[in-house]
Amino acid sequence: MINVIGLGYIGLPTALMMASHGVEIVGTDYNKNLVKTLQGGHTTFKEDGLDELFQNALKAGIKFTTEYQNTDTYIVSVPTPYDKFSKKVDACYVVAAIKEIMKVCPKGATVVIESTVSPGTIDKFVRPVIEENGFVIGEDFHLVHAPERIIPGNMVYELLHNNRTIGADSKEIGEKIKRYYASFCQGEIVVTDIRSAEMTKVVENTFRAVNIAFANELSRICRHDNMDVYEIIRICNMHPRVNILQPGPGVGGHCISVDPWFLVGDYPQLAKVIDESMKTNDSQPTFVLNRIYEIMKENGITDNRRVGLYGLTYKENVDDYRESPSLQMIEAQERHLARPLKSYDPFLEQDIVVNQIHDFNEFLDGVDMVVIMVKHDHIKRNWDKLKGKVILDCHNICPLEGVYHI
Ligand code: SAJ
Repeated sequence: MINVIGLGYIGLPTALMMASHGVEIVGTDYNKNLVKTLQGGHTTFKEDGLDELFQNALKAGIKFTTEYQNTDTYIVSVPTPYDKFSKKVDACYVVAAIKEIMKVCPKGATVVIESTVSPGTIDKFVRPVIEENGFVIGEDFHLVHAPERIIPGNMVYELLHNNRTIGADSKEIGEKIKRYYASFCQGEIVVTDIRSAEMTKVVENTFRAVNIAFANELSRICRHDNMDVYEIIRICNMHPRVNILQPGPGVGGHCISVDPWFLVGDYPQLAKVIDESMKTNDSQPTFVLNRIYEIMKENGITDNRRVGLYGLTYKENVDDYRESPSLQMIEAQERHLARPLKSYDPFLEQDIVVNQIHDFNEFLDGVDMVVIMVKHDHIKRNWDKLKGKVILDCHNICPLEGVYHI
């Protein structure tokens, strides 16, 4: 039996996937309401294919509880935030989970950490705690790092098909854990050491952050001299060895906007490109805000209550709004103006900001200018309704005439 600790965006789909493929799973989370919801037969967030997977896992006998289980294998999938000042990873939740596991686990248990951590975190923060508790690592307690790699919006597919990395102290333990993941994963599973596994995960997300920052910087250069950044990137990407990502209103979510900071925090003198890239991405919402003011002026819009942000989530077709560019922009704008912009998001039923409108038609009625912050499929079905509005399209998706870009 495997006890999956942390039933959030990664832990839940992983637990469901393993259970659906014949592994006995108990999922544990300290959040009583979340566990209650799962026990009541409901998932806690929206994701393609998740509900079906959930039903399969229930049929296969998955259990949910707030209690840690006595078993020989654990998968830890708890948040790893970063400290905004030091830029370093905060491993407190991982360490807390390990401490709880040690209270109940038998000798020889294996603990797989899926949460993203910066290179050296397991050596610095996890091993000492285990040793202080009288366990000998490699004999009566085994550590594995198997960083998740799935992308929100396509999690179920990617869980099945992505290649994976497993870092372990010994080949034997690495291979044992590989067999569990191989129960469902059709990709290649590489076994390496723990520090390499830690580093590869952070590097993958850093590569994407730097690439997006490059695209964002290009958009500023092109704006400065009135060139079409999308056309330029499209043509450059026709070169067989060029693959530039797309500029946007900023980088949100809990991965690409966070993980690269770990390297800046740990190697401030060495991680120069990464540092600058993160600053570029972080300043993109303010860049877009200035663009909004510019376009308002050009169109004689003087009342910012007549401007509406379409999309509050951190990216398209998900209901996750952590670190979202829209929220960053609203925060920046509130510092200057007393009247926050209107906003609307088809994926969010609950209120997360002031002036959030919950009906699309009512949102449109109240504004002269629409800023497309998120490229939800919903907007692509509604171009007709945007006719006659001033539009700032931060993703170059709107087919209407006279649309502004970043
Ligand atoms: N974005 C752009 N331009 C682009 C692509 C994305 O501005 O061309 C923005 C998005 O709008 C969003 C942010 O970047 O605000 C991040 O979105 P994303 O779709 O690039 O990535 P995440 O954060 O949802 O998921 C990433 C993935 N990592 C990589 O692709 C290397 C995923 O595979 C990881 O599992 C995940 O981080 C994670 O949990 O670490």
